Amino acid sequence: ALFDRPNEPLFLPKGDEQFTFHMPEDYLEDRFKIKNISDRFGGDNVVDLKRITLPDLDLPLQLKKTEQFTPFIPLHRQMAGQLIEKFLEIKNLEDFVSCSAYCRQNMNPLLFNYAYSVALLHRNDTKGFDLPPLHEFFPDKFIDYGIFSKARMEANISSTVEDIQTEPIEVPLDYTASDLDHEHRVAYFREDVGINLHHWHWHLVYPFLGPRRVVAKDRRGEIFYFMHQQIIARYNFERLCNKLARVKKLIDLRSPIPEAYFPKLDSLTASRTWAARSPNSMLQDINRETEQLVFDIQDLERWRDRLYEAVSTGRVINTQGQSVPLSENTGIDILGDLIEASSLSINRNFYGDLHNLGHAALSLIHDPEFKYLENVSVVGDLATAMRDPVFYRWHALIDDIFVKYKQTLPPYSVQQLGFDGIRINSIEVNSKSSPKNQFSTFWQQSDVNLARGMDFAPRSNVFARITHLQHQPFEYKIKVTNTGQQRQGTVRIFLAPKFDERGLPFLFNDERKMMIEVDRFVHNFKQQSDTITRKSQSSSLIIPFERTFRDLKDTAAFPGGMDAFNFCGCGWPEHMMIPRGTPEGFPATLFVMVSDYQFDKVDDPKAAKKPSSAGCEPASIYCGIRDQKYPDARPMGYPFDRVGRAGVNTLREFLTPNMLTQDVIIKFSNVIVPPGSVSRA
Ligand code: CUO
Repeated sequence: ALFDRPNEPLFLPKGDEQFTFHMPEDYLEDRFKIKNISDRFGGDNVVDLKRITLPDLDLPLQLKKTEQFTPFIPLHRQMAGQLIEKFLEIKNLEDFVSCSAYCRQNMNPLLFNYAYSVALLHRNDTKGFDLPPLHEFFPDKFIDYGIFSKARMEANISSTVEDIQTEPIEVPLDYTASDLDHEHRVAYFREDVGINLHHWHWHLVYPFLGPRRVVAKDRRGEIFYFMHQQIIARYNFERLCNKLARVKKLIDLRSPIPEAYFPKLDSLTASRTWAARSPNSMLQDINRETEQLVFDIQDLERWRDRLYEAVSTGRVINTQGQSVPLSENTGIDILGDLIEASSLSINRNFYGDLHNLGHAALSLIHDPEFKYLENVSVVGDLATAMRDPVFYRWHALIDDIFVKYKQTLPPYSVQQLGFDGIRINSIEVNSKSSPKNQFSTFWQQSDVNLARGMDFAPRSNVFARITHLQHQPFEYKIKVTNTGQQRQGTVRIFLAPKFDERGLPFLFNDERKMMIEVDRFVHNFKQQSDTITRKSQSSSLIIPFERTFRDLKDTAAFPGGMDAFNFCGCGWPEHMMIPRGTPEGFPATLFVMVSDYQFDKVDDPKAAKKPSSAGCEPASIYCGIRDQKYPDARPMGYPFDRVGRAGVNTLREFLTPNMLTQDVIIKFSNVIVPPGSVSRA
């Protein structure tokens, strides 16, 4: 209930099945105090809030209710960090609820939502709680502004006129640009609701601010590198499917940026339209004293150069001036925290805050000096950043620093890659109605309920009908010979385009960067021969489709009803697991490796005890597992995170007997399938 309708006062009655809060008088603004307004609403679901001694909330209360909050701005980061800390310090649940309600009532809704979400994920007494998806209560961050007036009309009609059913409002697939803008060909990826939710949620699980125990998670610097590296690899894969070259890193911060973006989103909180960026905009020094945000492009350049220097020398300087090696084991983790920069950065003064302030500079390119009183654009907000083409150019730069570091590490030897006695003989991909070794993709529509996010509208369900990519469910069949004892191995499955933008086969060192990991699981290998079958839906990369769009109107396709599904939180959305492909069939390489589980295994006493949250298998590849160590001891991205050993120029030369590749094609049908009509069998 504290998430719902983020801009409405808490004490408004919430309709039949919702909650009304009975607020202690001091929790209310003065004009409401006099009228005792929160006593006016009765009903069965009144939450009586306790009057508690509130913690010191001065700093977070300074952000006006209508500001655009973003943790990329250091002042906002401080506010959020402090609020998270206060939320975590509160001893019991009842006091936490009361304090949260107070903040919900009196604070900037975006700041509150962010800090409250992080707190729910990290307090011991709220551990089992799965966050509801952000698009339900801030649909304005995900969906074309053009639909909201229609949505209000639908809500009004259905609540005032009997026997009229609301109709879903279609959000066209192409609404932010036309194909005259070449970059628009991959807008379906950038603007996908599930992908943006994943990114938002990932950053809630791995915040770069707040108390140490929230930030200092197992291998958090490394997972920052890996998850974003995979996003770039996936984006490049989609680009090649759409005859676009791989994204270029934004290395020159002084040249015009050709990629424009006109988001067509409104902020309901700020009652503003999100700013656009025209083609060939140029970065400028940022001087916005009201937000205490003052830095120059030169600062970014200096930090960038220092980071490149650090990775080429394999050492970083800490705050005491000592030189710390970027070792094979811990280097990537140190570097991740340094580049992002998270609060774990070992020297923020020297290496700065490159990634975060880069987001800030790009998002203020339209108003670097606050002349026009404008807020950040979409690339400055975690829930919307991935919509903008410049996000990928920026992250390609960030990724390049990591790539340069990984190039300094020794390549994996045959011994580090091999698994004695295990040989993969064949790989197949099968699905119901496609030829063997073909992935089939198409468009699908899903309905998203706007009811929880449409402040001040009548409380009836109104659905937006969005169109997104989808693939036919499939199954891998992997035949393996095991000449040793019965033993465990980790099966790692990757997919990459077969040819580059010129239509030429990739060299290994290019192709490895294009590899997207699509599944990883442990298997018990019988002696002699074994055949593994694995369904696409079981992938440890993804969260199930219906858990992204849990308010699907047509529940008939899901026996047991939608209540059977919890929202699982962090995870790549299932419907975006397989890149789009092409109508002719896009040639790709499927790679499978079985690695020796002895060296993959992670000893984590906590791992055995904790059940996963109801019905949700953790999507561990990009997200790890809540409160546990990352469940794979190998470097993230293994075996493709390092350059090939001497003599390896092609993927074929890289293979050891426990690896195999299979040519596959990804065939895209340009048809739109209506909601609920995709069989998941
Ligand atoms: Cu996820 Cu830049 O880190 O957006």
